[in-house]
Amino acid sequence: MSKTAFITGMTGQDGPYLAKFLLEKDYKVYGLVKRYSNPNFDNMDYLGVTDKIELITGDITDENCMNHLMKSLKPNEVYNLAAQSFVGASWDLNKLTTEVNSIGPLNILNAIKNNTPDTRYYQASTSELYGNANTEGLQDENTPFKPRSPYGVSKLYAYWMTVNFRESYSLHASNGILFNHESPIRGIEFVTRKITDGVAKIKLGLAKDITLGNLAAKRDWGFAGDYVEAMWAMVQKDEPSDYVIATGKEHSIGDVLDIAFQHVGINDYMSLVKSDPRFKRPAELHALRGNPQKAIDELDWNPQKTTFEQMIQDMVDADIERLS
Ligand code: NAP
Ligand code: G4F
Repeated sequence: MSKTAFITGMTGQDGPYLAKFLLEKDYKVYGLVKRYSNPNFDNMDYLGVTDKIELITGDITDENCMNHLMKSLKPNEVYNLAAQSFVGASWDLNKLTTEVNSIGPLNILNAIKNNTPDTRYYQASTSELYGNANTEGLQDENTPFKPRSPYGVSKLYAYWMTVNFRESYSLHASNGILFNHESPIRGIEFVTRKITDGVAKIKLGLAKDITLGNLAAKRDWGFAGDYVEAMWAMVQKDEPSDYVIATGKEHSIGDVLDIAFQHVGINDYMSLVKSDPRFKRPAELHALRGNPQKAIDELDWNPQKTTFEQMIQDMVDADIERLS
């Protein structure tokens, strides 16, 4: 009999990639979407999964809803990807960010514990937990957490609650500490997609320039399609645990700009990029680079499947196609 998975965050970036991966493994997939007067299924459509999953309207901040869904669906696996995931908005939306990113996972963990304690749980944790800890070296599972954004603080609570439910109630609950991962369906406000969309618009004559914030930031950027494989792999382990998922390579915003502009044949682009304090954050996280060795050893996961350069080029191509 095929396994069942319940994914929250279906309209986002990772939800559709994970759904596609699980469908290929013959899972029955239930996907949670929030209630909207005008729903947007573009990301699911892009990956061709909309009609292959059972969509359920709900909200992870609603405790009753999570209880009811666990009781009725009894999924083998739950992947909690839902979040207010934009770091930049988390200062102005600090209460909402906490309700969704901290209380949401707590509702799901309680619903599993009370209704289906054998259900396995994946929590979408993040490299934002590290803040600026060990920015000279590589962050791994033992690096101390020092979050610098309301987003990071809200995710810290969910991280430790996941560990706590594992230790207190023996739930199979794991944290994936994922570093930045991108794709052609990355949200338009995140910096890589903002750049690829902006470059596509400039190339097509639809915009004159791109306005960014802190141009000095560096990140460890991987491909979302590769990262969902690690989510699944940790849920399959006999013992739950926490894993860093990263490429181990750091890139600058300048690298993203170089690849994206050169891909459309624009080599001299400096005058096309502006910086505006509106896009800067009250506290910045300067650099991130993760050590995926535990995932390589224990999950047999390959961090180098898709290269950074290929990913940015694919994102530019997808944006040009969309805008054309
Ligand atoms: P995303 O594109 O922002 O998607 C977030 C999803 O959560 C959206 O479908 C959103 O629905 C949904 N959502 C928001 N509030 C909700 C609520 N109260 N109830 C139910 N659904 C809700 O994020 P992503 O890039 O796919 O990331 C997936 C997860 O991984 C997130 O938890 C994120 O924090 C975490 N993460 C991401 C990265 C990364 O680089 N992408 C790295 C580390 C960790 P609407 O669109 O309808 O609001
Ligand atoms: O693309 P970003 O907004 O991603 P950020 O803040 O690193 O967060 C993403 O990755 C986290 C994992 O570490 C996830 F947990 C989180 O949910 C999200 O997916 O910004 C990347 C960097 C930052 O330093 C930011 O200040 O780019 C800098 N940046 C410079 N100009 C900009 C801009 N970021 C955005 N979004 N827009 C700009 O114009």
